[in-house]
Amino acid sequence: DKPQIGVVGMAVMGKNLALNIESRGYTVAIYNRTGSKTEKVVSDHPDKHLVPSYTIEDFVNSLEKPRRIMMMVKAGKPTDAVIAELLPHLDKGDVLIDGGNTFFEDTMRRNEELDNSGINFIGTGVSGGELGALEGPSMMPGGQKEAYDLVAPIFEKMAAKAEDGAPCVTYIGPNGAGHYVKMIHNGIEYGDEELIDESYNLLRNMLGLSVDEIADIFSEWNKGELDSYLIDITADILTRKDDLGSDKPIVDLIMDKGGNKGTGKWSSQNALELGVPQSLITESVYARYISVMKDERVAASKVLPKPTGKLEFDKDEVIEKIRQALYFSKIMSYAQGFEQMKVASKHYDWNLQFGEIAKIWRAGCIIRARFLQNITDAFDKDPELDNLLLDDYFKDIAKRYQESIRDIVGLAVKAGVPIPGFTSAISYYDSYRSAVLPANLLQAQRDYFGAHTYERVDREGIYHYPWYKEQ
Ligand code: NBP
Repeated sequence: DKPQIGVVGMAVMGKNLALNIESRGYTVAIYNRTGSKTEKVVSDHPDKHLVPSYTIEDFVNSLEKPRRIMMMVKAGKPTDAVIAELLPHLDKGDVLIDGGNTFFEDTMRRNEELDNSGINFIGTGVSGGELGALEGPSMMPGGQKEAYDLVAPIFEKMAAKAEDGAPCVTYIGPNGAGHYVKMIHNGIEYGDEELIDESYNLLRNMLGLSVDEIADIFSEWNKGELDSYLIDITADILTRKDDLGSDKPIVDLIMDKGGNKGTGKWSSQNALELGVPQSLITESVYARYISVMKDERVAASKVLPKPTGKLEFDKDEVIEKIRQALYFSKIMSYAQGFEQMKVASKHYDWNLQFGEIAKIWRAGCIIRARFLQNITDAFDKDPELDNLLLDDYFKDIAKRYQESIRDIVGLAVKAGVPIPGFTSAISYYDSYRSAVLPANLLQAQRDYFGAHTYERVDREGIYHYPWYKEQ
């Protein structure tokens, strides 16, 4: 049997995806620029149905037609380089798939260029890290629908399965839609991590709890509404001790400089382009940036005064309020993420199905969580829902938890513990539910210095005020 699909790129993701596909009953062609990596995959897995090739031409020729080729190489120039190498050997109707963490505008460009040569191009988000790739990731494919139909049976088998058995993959939309949704997924992931990290910081530095106590709290939280992969691994991380010998918790030995690979920044940049409020992801990116300024922070910590006010609270009550603040903030973050996708869907003409997107995030991916079922239910009830906050379930949480986040924000500010995620969550909530914002004064200022004009609340039209005339 000729291989039904081929994978280019035998680094950790490509290798694991190839093994995943093979495990679902397919024969998989594999190729890597550096041949020794391909050899190693084959020698490490001698009994698998893998067909190695050591030239691009042999690789392409080994495949069943129409060919399905999945690239798992470094995003950016390497992806263009691999496409350029493959292209002369492909035939019209073949399907090229990019599973890398590609910027969606690159996918839009490649889709158009390849379409002109009659080659189908799918850009798919793949989330779940190494283990997800091997056991079943959440997948977000975008491109020609007919092309997706040619790979759908394989994708549905290789993807993670939600509790109800549904595969965590669905056709997202044309051209760059899949990589766009993956970008937002990663941005939301930044937000989730930031909110969890702020909660940890409050438990540690405002309440003075030990790492072991905090591990237990996260384990407990993971049994309820917050049940999710990220809370689960956080609880686990906090139980782990130094692997190099001391008996200290490993978190206390890890340098507090947050790295990033750019997907959060892309989400924020795109939100600014589209004119969508995206404060949660943006604050999460900034939180990483300020964390990297370690030397400056250490110096500033020695000269800038701390708050001096006295804090009074009941510990157990505050722990529960932090939990509520975390869940409330998470809801604001997803409300913003889905709002951004709604605006993008119109802007790029993608017709995104939000309920379907929430469904494929229920398993396999890094943001998988019980709460995604609530989002799925909200969009099932009303596919045209303007904002998640307007759904009954989320409205009710906001009603029950808003006082807690207000209390926590007040306490944290008083304690001097930074909470950019929590504060942006409550500010977003209060802005969104405000019938009147001070943008009336803003418009007056703009009109005053720049004659930018304004609308009035009591009549139609565009107005300019005679600011420089004596009254
Ligand atoms: P890397 O992102 O580290 O890429 C390494 C692969 O790219 C190797 O196969 C390498 O071949 C190939 N490559 C490079 Br670099 N330049 C090339 C070129 N000019 N021509 C041909 N091949 C080239 O691998 P990864 O961590 O497995 O990730 C693969 C993709 O999946 C990336 O886009 C990544 O962002 C995405 N992703 C990763 C994760 C994760 O958790 N790691 C999750 C989701 C998505 P060589 O062996 O010859 O150097």
